[in-house]
Amino acid sequence: MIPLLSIEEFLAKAAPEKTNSQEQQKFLQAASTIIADVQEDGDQAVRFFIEKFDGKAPARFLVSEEERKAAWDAVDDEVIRALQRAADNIRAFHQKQLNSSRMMQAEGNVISGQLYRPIDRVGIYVPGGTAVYPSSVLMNAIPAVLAGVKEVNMATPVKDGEELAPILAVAADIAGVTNIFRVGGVQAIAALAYGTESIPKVDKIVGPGNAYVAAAKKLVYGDVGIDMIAGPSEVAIIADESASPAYVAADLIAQAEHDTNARAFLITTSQSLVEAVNQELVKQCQVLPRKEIATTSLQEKGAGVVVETLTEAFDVANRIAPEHLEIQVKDPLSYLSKVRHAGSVFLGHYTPEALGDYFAGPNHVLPTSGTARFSSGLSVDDFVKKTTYLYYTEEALREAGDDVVRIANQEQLEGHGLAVRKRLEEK
Ligand code: HSO
Ligand code: ZN
Repeated sequence: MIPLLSIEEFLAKAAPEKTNSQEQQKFLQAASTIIADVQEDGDQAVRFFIEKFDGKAPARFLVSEEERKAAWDAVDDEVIRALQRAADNIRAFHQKQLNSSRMMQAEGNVISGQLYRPIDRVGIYVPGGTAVYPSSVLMNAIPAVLAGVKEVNMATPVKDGEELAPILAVAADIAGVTNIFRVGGVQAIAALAYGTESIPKVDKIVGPGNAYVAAAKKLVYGDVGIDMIAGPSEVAIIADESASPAYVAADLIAQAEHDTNARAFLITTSQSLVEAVNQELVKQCQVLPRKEIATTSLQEKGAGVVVETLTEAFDVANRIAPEHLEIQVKDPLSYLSKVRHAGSVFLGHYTPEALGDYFAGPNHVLPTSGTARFSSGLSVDDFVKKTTYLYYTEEALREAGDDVVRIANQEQLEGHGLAVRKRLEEK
């Protein structure tokens, strides 16, 4: 089911599509027209594009308090408790990421430091489409709330008009979301970035979405902050002969069922494992509701490769810099030091990615398409800014003054030098 490739072929297939490709240009162009219209016509344009792409537009974008309350009765109690336990784990993990303002230097006549301040307003985008993702509500909103963001505005598409999936409203309450707006797609990103009559402008937009949403985020970046440009989700599984073919196959499928562009990779030292995994893939896909999507994704976007050693396996994985890296080998913890580029790592035979997607604590909004080479998954840091500060006494300025003037002279910025000399000359 997943094609077995040579290392060269494997690396070529796992290489991400460039964001300036022809395909991407198409998304960028479509998104920029919609953004311009929303900037110009506000709610009216948002409504127009919802009707054009998603069917009927909702009467009101904002989900009312009553609707949010009623949603709790529509969701099974056990499911609510599962979401609450997941939220507790996610909160506990992200709590440890919190930093506070600190003084770096407080000796002699100089004080310097760093203030940590939350962003005022953020927008979280929660995708709709073929599935609803309450887990994405938790993953996006919890770090924002922990960081101290006062207003967390969530945007999510609804099917044909009115109803928001009750589970999304419940997840939003559990996570501490301030407002929920029934709007998705590029028009949602534009509304959050620039504001409309009924949707407030935010300072930063986070959360995953499809290719159009990703293009829209790229275009509004600069006017607002964004977390990252998310591409199709991906997993790379490193497995040795100790791995269970059934577990490996199940995790490849869990990735592949997301959508037909999702990418699932197997890197193994065991030729016989590949065969056994392929048999399992066929067997497990048969009973899967999203069989079509998973099969297409595995066959078209998936790939397997057999390598000589686990060291080589990690070299290959580091070159892909996968969003998720599973390490299904003997003594998995001893290999953590070999990981150089990955969004999130899942160690051992009993840590499926699904555990992290939903429940365990680490964030599931992660860098895709090789961007783990230079960026990280969502964390509380995405919702705080660091403002540095500085205090010098007259004596301290006297000591530093000549050096500052020397550098100012080199830059031929006389006024900069003067700002120092003025303070020192008449005494
Ligand atoms: N695997 C996705 C997250 C997710 N999975 C949400 C299920 N629901 C990206 O990390
Ligand atoms: Zn997932």
